[in-house]
This record gives sequence, C-alpha cells and structure tokens, in this order.
Amino acid sequence: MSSRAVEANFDGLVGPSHNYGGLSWGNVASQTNVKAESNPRQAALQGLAKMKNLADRGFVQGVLPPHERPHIPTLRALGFTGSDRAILAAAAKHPQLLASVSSASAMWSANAATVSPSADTADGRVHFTPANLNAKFHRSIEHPVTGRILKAIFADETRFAHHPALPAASSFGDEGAANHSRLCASHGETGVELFVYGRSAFADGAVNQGAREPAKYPARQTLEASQAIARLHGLREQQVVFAQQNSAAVDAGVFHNDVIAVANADTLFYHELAFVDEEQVLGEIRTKLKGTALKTVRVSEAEVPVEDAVSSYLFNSQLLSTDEGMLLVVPGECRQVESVNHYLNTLLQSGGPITSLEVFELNQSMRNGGGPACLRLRVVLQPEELTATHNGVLVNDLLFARLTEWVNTHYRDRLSYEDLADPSLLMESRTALDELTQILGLGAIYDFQRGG
Ligand code: SUG
Repeated sequence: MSSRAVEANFDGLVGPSHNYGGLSWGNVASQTNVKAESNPRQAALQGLAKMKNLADRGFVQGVLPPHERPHIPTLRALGFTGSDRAILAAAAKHPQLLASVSSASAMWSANAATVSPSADTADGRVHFTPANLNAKFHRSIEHPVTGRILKAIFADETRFAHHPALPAASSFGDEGAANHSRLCASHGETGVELFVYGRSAFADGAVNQGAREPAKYPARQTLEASQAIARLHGLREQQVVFAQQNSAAVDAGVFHNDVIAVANADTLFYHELAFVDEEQVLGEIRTKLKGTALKTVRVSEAEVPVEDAVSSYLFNSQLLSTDEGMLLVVPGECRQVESVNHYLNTLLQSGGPITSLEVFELNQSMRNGGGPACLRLRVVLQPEELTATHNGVLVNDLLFARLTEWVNTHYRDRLSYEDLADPSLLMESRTALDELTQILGLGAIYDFQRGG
C-alpha cells in the first residue's frame, strides 16, 4: 500500500433502469435524446470498462452502487397507494413523474456529494455532504440513499464525518463535487478548495455584485450552498475560493462547472468562458496557494467554441496524476468534434502538464449529459484512511469479473419509456440490487431491503 495520500475515484455503477427521460432542462444531451431507446447493459459495461482500465493503471478505483428504481417509496409519498404493481400502473398516467422516479441518475457520482480531504478540514477528518440536487426532482430523491452508501463505505467516525444534505430549498441548491475542485501541491497536502456557483440566492451574499444570472437555463448551484458546505467542512477562509460561473456558458448548456473546467493537483484545465471574472479567480487561487505555483491550461473560444466544449465534453474529463505527468481521460465524442479533435492533437505536443490521453466510449451515459468526470466522485485519502475504507467496493480483477457477470445476468439490453411501468423491471432491479449488496458487502442500504 502507498505511503502517500491517494486520490480515489468512486464511479457510479449504471443502474438497470437507465433511460432517456429528457428530465434535465439546461442539459442539452438530456433534452436531445428524450425518449430514445437506451441500453442499460451496455451503459453499465461501458462504465465498468473505464473503472477496470484505470484500476489496471494503478489508480485507486471504487464503485458506488446504483439506487433502487423505480422508487416506489417516493410514489407512495406522493399519494399513490396499493400494491407496487398498482402504483406503477397509476404512475404510468403521469409520464414525467414515472420517468423521474425511474432515472438511473445516481450513476453521475460527481453529483453525489462534496468531499473535503482531511488535510483541509479543521478536525482532520474527511468530510462528506451529500448534494440535495434539488434543482431537478428526479435527482432530489438521491441524497438519502447516497448518504447511507457513503456512511457504509466510510464508516469510521474518527476519520470520516458525514453531514446531512443542505435544506431542500432553491436558496441552497447544491450539486456536489461537479461544482467543486481542489488545487494543491500534491493530493495529501492542504489545498485550496474552489467552489463554483451559478447564482446567489440572497442579495447580500453576492460576491460578483451585478453579474447577470443565466437567462435561458437554470443555474443550479447557489453561493449560499457552497458557503454552507465550506462552513460544515471546517475550511478556513484562506483555503476557499468562491467563483461565479459565466452565465453565457450556463445558457450554452454548461449546467455544471465540470462541463467547462477540471482541476488536478496544481493544474487547472479550463475554457476562457468558465468564470465571470477569470483574472480575479486565478489571482485569488494563486494568492491562497501560497508557495505552490498554479499551472493553467487555458482553452480559448477561438480554439474550441463553448458549444463544441458542450457537445464533446472536452472538460468533463478526468485529469489524473501519473509518474510521467498528467493523464487526460476524455469521452469518444471528443474525437468526433473537429475543433476538439484538433485541439487534443496539439495539446500533448505543447509541453504543458498534460502528457497523455485516454479515450473511453461512454456514449450511453453521454446521451444523458454524463461524461467521464460526471461518473466519478473523487475522495483524497491518507494511507490510514484508505485502510479504513470498506474494501469490498474497491475495483480489482475479481470484483470486475463479478460485476461484469452480474450486469450480464440482470440487465436488459434495450429499454424504452413504456418499459418503465413494467412490474417485472422493478422486480428484476430489486433482485439484482439485493445480490449486488452481497457482492459489495454493503449491508441493507436500499428501502426495499429495510421494509421501506
Ligand atoms: O443532472 N442528467 C444529469 C447529468 C449529470 C452530469 N453530471 C455532471 N456534470 N457532473 C443531470 O442533468 C438526465 C436524465 C434524463 O434526462 O433521463 C440527467 O439527469
């Protein structure tokens, strides 16, 4: 085991009900592919292939289980009664509602929580706050189970602190790590946490007074939510930067900051339209990083128009430290968009911090607006924290083989909107998830296992 801190990546495993519900206004891919037929089996296998590849390269790779969907307890809470079968039949008369409680959206684990490593926090523990995701109904039902899963994996209270999700009000809209990055000399050292928000809910809280809010699409994350998380996690003012997203980018389909920027260690890879005030943000990061020099890889609008960044998900890449330099993990769509393909061909020759590239086929997730970075939650762990982490979810050859077999056994290879009301889909999912909790050794995390 490494004597140094590691950045572990926990990918969300795609669930058996993966479908294209068109549920995310502001997320261009979700809108474009509404009601297209999906392939849950292929989606899950594509995600597993990425996990396996990165585990094989020596990265610490974990897996987070899918959630129970369709979620009958949510339908009961909304007044549907009777047997599960009767509830599904009644809910089918409300197409968007049924699609919402059936979404496999928990796969995008960058939105699962915000995580602060122990080197940054006042009490020296790793802090987790599940995101309330209350900008979208289908995602707002994720956090109770996400919290349970994180507590099961990071159980040692002397090393890990778990907070409940923020209040479920739009003033505290929180999208988790998709709007949170960290800059540091190396992962285990104290870093600067960058919180990016789309709007300020309370007028008195505005950092960039007068900056306009998006006109077309919603800004999901508020400054007030980011501030609350920084307080909960015990981060000092000198280590935190709050930056407002450029509203023009949000209106072009950049619904999370990780669609236009990604950071790793001392490097920030970003598009010039990422922030309202680029110079101010970089200046503050530089000041707060103190002795560590910030490296920037800035992409201009002339090189890659923001629309191409959105359609290719160039910035929704994983930027990973290797012994030779940094590895950029991008989705296959980057090769199909001319400006991005050209940019990537020159990037590796530029002499900058990014020295290698890996392209993954993730088109099932991409059609819902989820690229490589959406699919993973980063957790920086000191060696003793890694030892305290539940190792049943860490990907190795054996777990990969078992999960692949499990997916091939239980998942359908085509799913359309009409199938969501099929009671057998619910039963298949429960059978699969019950088996999965045994494979991962997680105990009863699902409502159906707890009599819910
Ligand atoms: O919240 N899509 C997700 C994609 C999340 C991407 N995550 C990050 N950028 N980190 C969302 O918009 C679409 C579901 C549907 O339409 O069926 C969806 O929820």
